[in-house]
Amino acid sequence: MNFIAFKRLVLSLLMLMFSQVNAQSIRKDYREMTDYEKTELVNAFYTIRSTTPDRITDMANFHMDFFNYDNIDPDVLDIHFNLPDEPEKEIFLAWHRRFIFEMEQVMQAINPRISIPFWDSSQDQSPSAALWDEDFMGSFNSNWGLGRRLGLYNDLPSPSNVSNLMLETDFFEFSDDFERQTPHSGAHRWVSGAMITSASPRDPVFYLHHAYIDKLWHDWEELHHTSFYLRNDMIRYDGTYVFGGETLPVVDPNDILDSRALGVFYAENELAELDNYIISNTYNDPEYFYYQYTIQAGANFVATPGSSAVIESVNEVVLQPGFLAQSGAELLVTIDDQSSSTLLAKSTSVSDKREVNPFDPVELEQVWLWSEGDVDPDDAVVIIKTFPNPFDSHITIKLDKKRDCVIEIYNMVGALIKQVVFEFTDTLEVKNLYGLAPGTYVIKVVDSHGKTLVVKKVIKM
Ligand SMILES: [Cu+2]
Repeated sequence: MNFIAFKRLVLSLLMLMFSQVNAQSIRKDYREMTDYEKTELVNAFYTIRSTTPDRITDMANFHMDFFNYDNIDPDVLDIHFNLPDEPEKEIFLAWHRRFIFEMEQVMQAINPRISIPFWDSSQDQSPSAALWDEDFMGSFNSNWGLGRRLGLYNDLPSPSNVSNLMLETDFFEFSDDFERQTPHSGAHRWVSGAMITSASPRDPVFYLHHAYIDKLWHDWEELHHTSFYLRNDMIRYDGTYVFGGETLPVVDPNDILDSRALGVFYAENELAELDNYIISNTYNDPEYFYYQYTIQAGANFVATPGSSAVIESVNEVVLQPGFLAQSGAELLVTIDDQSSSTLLAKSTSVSDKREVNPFDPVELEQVWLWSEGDVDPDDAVVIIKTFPNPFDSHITIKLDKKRDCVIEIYNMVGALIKQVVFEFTDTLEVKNLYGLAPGTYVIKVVDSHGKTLVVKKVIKM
């Protein structure tokens, strides 16, 4: 056995020992949060961002660095927009599930009652919604220089966009469509600013949006039970990535097909159902399940001897058949009394430092214009700028990133006028064009495999 194989064996044995890797979290629509929860969530984002090393920046940079390599080097593992014919590289849903969980874990170390809420962008579509209030997600825009332009692209998903997605039966098609269509990409585009770039995790709303994506995957999985990954490694969670002196764990995407594997439950319409879960205190001790409406625990929800958990509601906790607290388990089931409690009130720690701490501007080559709808992934090249247009003797095309490519210029009857090859550059300049007759031409950018990436009309003066 070679060393790598041995390392993998040891790692998988370690993973087996920790196979009950659970944390806890009741995630809810942000509109179902108490004021206390909202304040604590906002404070946590500010605290994490002003802590050295800054994990929000690190996570955004990682997301940016490994965003998408399909058109550059198909052998590099990446996170996004894997080509439909290479399902072994499709990692979008599981990767983001683990990613927002990393953020939630850090938040729960600050306050165990925190969970990342979700933003249902198919229902909650107003730029003046409570989501954007100055004391919720609003202040980050100016304080962190996020450059949001709410509604710039008017393509938030409709409820039927979401329900049609839910009807798909093939996991890879579902994942691929989900990523490219409005339920995922629409919200990125609608918020705009950082959210429309590969540095989108800079915007706290990224986490609320991806909690919604994760919930929809959970809903889909409850219907179809067919998620399965061919690729079993995940960058950042491959046992090699170190943040703040700590090596992040190895995560096999097939181990987190069920959000309950991470102790994550999604509440909806004033009901949180806790089921099929064993309290293990792997991450949090005690585990905290907090929801202001009804919490219903049953069907194989088990507190084992030595485990410790708190189930806390403002209104009601219902323990149903199947709920099991074994002797030796420490379990506090409690109703938080509204009248005597601070939980519904604004947090007293609202004076936590809310530093003005703008990010450096994202360089143009890092900008990613999220593809609209279900466009062909080959369109994943972005022309940042074509100039001058109209052109005279030369034309320059600026791409989103460096690539090997060929530019072809056609006239309007489809005859190839000129062809220039470029090696690994993002600036494509075609010179000596003064001989062309004035009029409209078509510029094609073709990759080194001969695939057409972009077609664009230009005008000769
Ligand atoms: Cu992403």
